[in-house]
Amino acid sequence: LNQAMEQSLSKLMTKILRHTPEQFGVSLDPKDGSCGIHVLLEAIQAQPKWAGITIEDIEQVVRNSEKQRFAIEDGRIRARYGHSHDRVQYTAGEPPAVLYHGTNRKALPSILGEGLQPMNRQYVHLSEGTHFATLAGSRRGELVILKIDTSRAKEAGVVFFYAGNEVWLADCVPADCCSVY
Ligand code: HQG
Repeated sequence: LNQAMEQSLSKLMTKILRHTPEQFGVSLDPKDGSCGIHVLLEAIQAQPKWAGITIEDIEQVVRNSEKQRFAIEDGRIRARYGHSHDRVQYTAGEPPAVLYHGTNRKALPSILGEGLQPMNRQYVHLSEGTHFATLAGSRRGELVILKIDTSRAKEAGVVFFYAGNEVWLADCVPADCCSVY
C-alpha cells in the first residue's frame, strides 16, 4: 500500500471499528470493541474499492499508525480509543497528576465555560504527554494545549479510564480542572 491508500484504509478501519460496524455487517465485542481480524478483512473486501486487500495491508496500517489507533491480539483487532457513544467498556484507572488535552483556539471559550465534553465520542481524550495532544489539537485550527489537574477532577467525581499507549479517557472534565499550558 502506498501512503495515500494506507491513510484511506486507516479511515475505513476507524469507521468500522469506532463508529458504524453494523453498516458493514460487523458486530463488535461489546466489552473491548474487538472483532476477528478475518471478519474485518471480509467486511473491507466487500467494498468494491478494497476487494484486493490482505491481512498484511491491515497489519501495515496498524503498525504505521503514529497514534497506535488499533491493537491486534489473539487474532482479534480493535480500535484503542475514539469510539462513538456506548461502544466499549474500559476499566477505571489511576491517572498521573497531570494529563493533557489538545484542542483549538476557537473551542477554548466554550471549554473554559462548560468544561471538556465528549462531543460526538464516548469519552474526552487525554494524554500523559503533549505529543498525542498536539496531534489531536492540530487537526482543526490553531493548537491550544490544556493541562488537566486530575486530582481536582477526581474530587469532582470524574472517573478516568486508561486506553493504553499514554491515552486516558474521561466522561467530562470540569472547567476549573483545565488550564492553558
Ligand atoms: C472539543 C483523533 C467546545 C475538543 C485525535 C475537540 C484524538 C469542545 C472537539 C482522538 C468542548 C471534539 C480524539 C466544549 C471538547 N466546547 N468544544 N465544551 N469540549 N471540545 O475529534 O480529542 O486520528 O471528538 O477539544 O487525534 O479532538 O482519529 O476529539 O477539539 O486522538 O485516531 O471538541 O481522535 O485521533 O473532537 O480527538 P473529537 P479529539 P484519530
